[in-house]
Amino acid sequence: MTSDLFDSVPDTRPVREDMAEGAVLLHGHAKPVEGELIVALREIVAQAPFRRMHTPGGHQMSVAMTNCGQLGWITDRSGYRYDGNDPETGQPWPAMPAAFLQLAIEAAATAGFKDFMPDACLINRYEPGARMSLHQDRDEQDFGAPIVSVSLGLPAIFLFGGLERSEKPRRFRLEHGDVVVWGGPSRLVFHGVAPLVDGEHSLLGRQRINFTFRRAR
Ligand code: MD3
Ligand code: FE
Repeated sequence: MTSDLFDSVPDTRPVREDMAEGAVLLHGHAKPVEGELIVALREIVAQAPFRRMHTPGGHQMSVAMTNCGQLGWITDRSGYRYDGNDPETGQPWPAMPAAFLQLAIEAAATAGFKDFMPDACLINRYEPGARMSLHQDRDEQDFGAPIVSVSLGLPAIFLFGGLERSEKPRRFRLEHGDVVVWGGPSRLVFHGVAPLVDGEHSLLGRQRINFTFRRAR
C-alpha cells in the first residue's frame, strides 16, 4: 500500500538541524501554538504598535519593531539599549504572554539550555523589501544565556556568519513556525536577514514576524 500518513506532508526537512555549535533549528516547532501566538501578538500591538526606529547613525530601519516583557530593545539617535518603558507612550511594555514564555523556555530546554528565563521579547515585522544587515546582539548583560527566535508568516533567508564580520555568511531559509536557539559559541556570531521577498501567507498576509526572546539583565 502506498497510502500513508506521510503522503500529506510535503516537507523533507529534519525536525532538528544543528546549524553550528550551540545553534539548533527546530523546524515547525511553533506551529502547534501559531493561533495563540497570533492572538497574543494582536493584543501586544494594540498597546505598543510597530514602529520603525532610528539607528545612532541616523538611518531609519526597514524592519518595524515592538517589544513585550519586562524590558524592550530600542534604538534612537543616542544609541541601542534595553528599557522597561515604551518611549512612544512612556508606559511599561506589554507583559510577556504565557504562551510566548512557555514556548521560549521549552525550546531552549530542547536545545540543551535548561534554565533559560527571558525578560525581554523583541518583535520584528518585515514587509516586502525589509532586511536586517549583519550585526551581533551584544546589548545583553550575560552572553551565557541563549537567544530563542520564532519565525511566523512569509519565509526569509537568514544569514549566519562567524565571530568576525568578514566571514562569509551561510544562508538558511526560516519558515513559518521555525524556532532557532542560539547559544554557546554561536551566541555572538554576526547574523542578518536578506530583503524579504513578496508573497502571501495564509495567516499573516504579506509580512514576516520574528520574535526574539532574550535575557537582557
Ligand atoms: C544569532 N533578528 O532581532 S532572528 C535580531 O529574523 C535579529 O528578525 C533576526 O537578528 C530576524 O537581533 C534574526 C535569529 C537570531 C536572533 C538573534 C541572534 C539569530 C541570532 C543572536 C545571536 C546569534
Ligand atoms: Fe540579531
